[in-house]
Amino acid sequence: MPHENTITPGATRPFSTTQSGAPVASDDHSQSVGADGPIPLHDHYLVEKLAQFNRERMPERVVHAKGGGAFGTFETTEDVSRYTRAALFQPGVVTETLTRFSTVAGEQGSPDTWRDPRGFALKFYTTEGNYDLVGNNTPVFFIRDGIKFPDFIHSQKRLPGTHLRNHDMQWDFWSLSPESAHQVTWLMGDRGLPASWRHMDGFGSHTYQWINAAGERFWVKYHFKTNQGIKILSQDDADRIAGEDADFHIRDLSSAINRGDFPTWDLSVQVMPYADAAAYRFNPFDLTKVWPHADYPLIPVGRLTLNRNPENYFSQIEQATFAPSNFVPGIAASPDKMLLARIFSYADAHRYRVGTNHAQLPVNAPHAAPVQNYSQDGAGRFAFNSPAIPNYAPNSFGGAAADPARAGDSAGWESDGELQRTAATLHPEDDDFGQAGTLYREVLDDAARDRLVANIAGHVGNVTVPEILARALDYWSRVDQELGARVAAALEPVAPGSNEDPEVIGIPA
Ligand code: HDE
Repeated sequence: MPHENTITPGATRPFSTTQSGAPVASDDHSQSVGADGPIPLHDHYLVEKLAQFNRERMPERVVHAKGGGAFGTFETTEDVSRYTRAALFQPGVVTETLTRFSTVAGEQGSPDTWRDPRGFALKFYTTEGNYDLVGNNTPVFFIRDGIKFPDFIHSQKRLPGTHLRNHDMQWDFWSLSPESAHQVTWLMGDRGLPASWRHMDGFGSHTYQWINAAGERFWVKYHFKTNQGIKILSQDDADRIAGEDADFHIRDLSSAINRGDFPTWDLSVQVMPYADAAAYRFNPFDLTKVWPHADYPLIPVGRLTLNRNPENYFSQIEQATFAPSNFVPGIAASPDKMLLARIFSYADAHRYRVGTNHAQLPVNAPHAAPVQNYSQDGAGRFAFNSPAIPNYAPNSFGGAAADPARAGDSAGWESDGELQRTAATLHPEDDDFGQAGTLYREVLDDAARDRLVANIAGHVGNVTVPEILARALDYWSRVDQELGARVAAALEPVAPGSNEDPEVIGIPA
């Protein structure tokens, strides 16, 4: 909303102050000796304004830097208490939420309409503490082991030398990491260019664990189906909009909420009985795979509604910290190596990017649960315990004590075997290309397949290294023979690398 003129004619205008509240004499003139003389260092308001200005930026997110979001609510409309004791998923419970959408590779200021997965990060301010579900608009991911994540992101962002993005890097990494095939098929397809954040689905992607009040454990996958319908952009439209309005998706969401057109998503979960995992046909914790709905159908849970724009983007969106480690009782991790790596990484990123006490900021603090522990001090801390409470446990002065029954830390799973580094293939269908081929042959319709071929060819056509191009074509043939042949045919007239690449685009005469 543009600035509203809150000053009624004749009313007294508020007076300007320093950061410490002292009234100031001018926002137009620095102090000087005589009208044109030197400026004294002790013009501390001038110094304060310039020093504050120099410190307005904080490190952007190293991935998912460009994004936007809104507050809202989640209402549990169904009874899934047989699967989880989590308070927010009990029938009829309404929980305040914050949702942030984002692209992955683009820096702050990059276009919202670049081809990319979209972040779909949720913070539920529940009565048992904040629960963060940090997903994407695709149900799978490029890799299945977090140790490859920095390398993957390096290959998708900028060459260290030229600071330019480079198709050779992208396809070199992807074609040498066959586990990426399923997600790259999603990425090169329609879901890589959502028309808006309102018109795309969201997924938790990982397999998580739900634990019910009796302590029984289940494996679950989250699906947020948009009620606005799926809408996509063509590559041409996305490229045009990128040039016209880099903030196209931020603007769309903000305008929709301002006009009362609140977007909603219906949450369903797939539930796998705990004991099914070991004998399932593929590793159910492999993030590059989906669970066929025929095996585990969708079970409705409730509705997410976004109905309140942030008042201040920096304080409420830029400083928002979402962490897969923010579980609540009744919800826990699974043996998904990617999830386990993320459980370390996000809180570490927040301590670096926002600060030690990031969880005390209003947008990150729990809104419906107390914080009761003995952590103290650290830069930026402003909430603290009463001096009557000791700063250690155990203690005999009534300070907080851990309560295993309340925490429900029973969640876990059996595990054994030698310490090793391996890409286990312990299940009959643990492969890299099967589900990507199924997506191409059985999920996409003809028009979507045509668009996929064109998008892949348009992207692979920028590869300049023949060996990488050959490997990329082989990669697509391993997804599906027909798809591979169609991509190769679409490239036929184009010699490797002859598509204009950022490094060689000539400035029009
Ligand atoms: Fe992220 N990811 N990620 N990621 N991710 C971050 O945390 C990371 C992965 C996702 O709106 C970072 O606060 C690792 C999968 C979203 O604030 C960082 C691995 C999925 C957001 C990080 C992954 C995601 C992030 C960067 C491999 C979907 C934005 C700044 C193990 C299921 C959240 C930050 C927001 C952000 C680490 C892979 C989604 C660096 C190590 C898989 C939506 O910590």
